[in-house]
Amino acid sequence: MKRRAGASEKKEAKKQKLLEELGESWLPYLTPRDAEFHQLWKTRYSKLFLRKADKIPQELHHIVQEAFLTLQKHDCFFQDLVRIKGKDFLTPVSRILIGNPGCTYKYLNTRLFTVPWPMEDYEIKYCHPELFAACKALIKLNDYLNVEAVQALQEQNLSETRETENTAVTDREQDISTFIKGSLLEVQSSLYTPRNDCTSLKYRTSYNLTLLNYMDPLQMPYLKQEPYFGMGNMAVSWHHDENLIERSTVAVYNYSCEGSACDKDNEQYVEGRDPADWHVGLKVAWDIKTPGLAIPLHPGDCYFMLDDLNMTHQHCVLAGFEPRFSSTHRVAEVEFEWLRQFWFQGKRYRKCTDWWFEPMAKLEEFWKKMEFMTSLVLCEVGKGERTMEQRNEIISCFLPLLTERQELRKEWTARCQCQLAMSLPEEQKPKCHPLWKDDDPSMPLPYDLEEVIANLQTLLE
Ligand code: DGR
Ligand code: NI
Repeated sequence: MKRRAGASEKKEAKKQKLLEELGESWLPYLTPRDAEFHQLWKTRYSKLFLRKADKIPQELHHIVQEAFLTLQKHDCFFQDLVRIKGKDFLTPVSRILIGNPGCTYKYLNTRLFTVPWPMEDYEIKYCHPELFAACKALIKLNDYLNVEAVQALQEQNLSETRETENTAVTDREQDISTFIKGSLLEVQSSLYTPRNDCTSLKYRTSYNLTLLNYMDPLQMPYLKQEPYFGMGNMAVSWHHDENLIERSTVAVYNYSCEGSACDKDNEQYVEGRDPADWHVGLKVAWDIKTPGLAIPLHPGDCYFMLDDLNMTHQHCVLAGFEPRFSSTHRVAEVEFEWLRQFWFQGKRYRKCTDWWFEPMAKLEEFWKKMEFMTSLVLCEVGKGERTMEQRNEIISCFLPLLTERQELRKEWTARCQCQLAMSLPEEQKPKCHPLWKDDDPSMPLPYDLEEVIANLQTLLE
């Protein structure tokens, strides 16, 4: 934990230094208006794959775009109260997570919980039949993007994780062995057959959820300016996507609600990207020599971040003039830290379905058991029936866990009470839960563990 914080501080300092050095000047970036655009894409950004709208079935466009509008009509999109480097921010983009029942996705210290899409063997109640239809459309899109991603990876020969340099057998070595020992061939070919484990391509494109985004730039007049290249208004700043399965593909369906084609006559004489259009911006991480790339996105266009692109490069979303939806399909990692995250998001999950309330109640039961077990351990330690050595061993194991618990409780109490949290409308107001008073007879330990921790520390001395 400590080391990570240190690393992120160093990163931040490096970023600040670069920005200072840049001063008033900007780094170069290319758009389709530049002659070298396609060359740069092919050489330095080849793992960014674009599928234009006209190559995608019209019927799919129809149901997906309808789904976006339905979800918006039912007020299912919410701005998230995220925490970046210890500070609270309300994202300009509103979001909703849809996916496999029981899946979650954590980004910027905020865990979102899926509104389940319909799947066999699950009975899911939706608050409205239109919401069922919307979720069904998104799983259809998911299936389509999965197939397209597999195909794109195969075409780029990225379907297997290549462990070049180190462990894989090189062509030359294989030639030699072909000469010498026929029997070796069998063993080696097995190295190249797809394995059905975490390195195989199926696993890295089997999206378990999609994070949907919505933003109307007119309602967000204070967008951040892109700082390195002068690309203009950003809806999402430069970042790597977090908490994804390594080398998994991210697939994005873009629906910018473009009006009628307006006057773009003078386009070829203007520098930089068209501020009216939405773009995805890309840059190579920690590299200021390679020019950036801004790829315009038109309604229905899809882009894919294949293989390790998300690790080697950063991306951002550049705002256009019109409102825009996107559906970003991912293979999310499974993690912990659910209860406080869930209640922090207020009552928003009631909007679409009641699916999460049962598992959350179950989880709270287990959590309460853990609270009781904690108090039993503390009792044991207090009894003084053990040797000093045994007691100290228990305390040394236990103290760091209690301290972490206390730190997290403090952080979540603060997040729930911050100014921005207070300013949210009632149904979105964070709920700090579980939370109880010292005199609550149903709880064995206080919420604030400061004293408990101090007591243990004195016992150790
Ligand atoms: O085209 C798009 O709408 C792209 C959206 C996008 O880049 N989302 N990224 C994230 O949601 C995100 C941000 C920070 C960490 N992990 C994921
Ligand atoms: Ni992203």
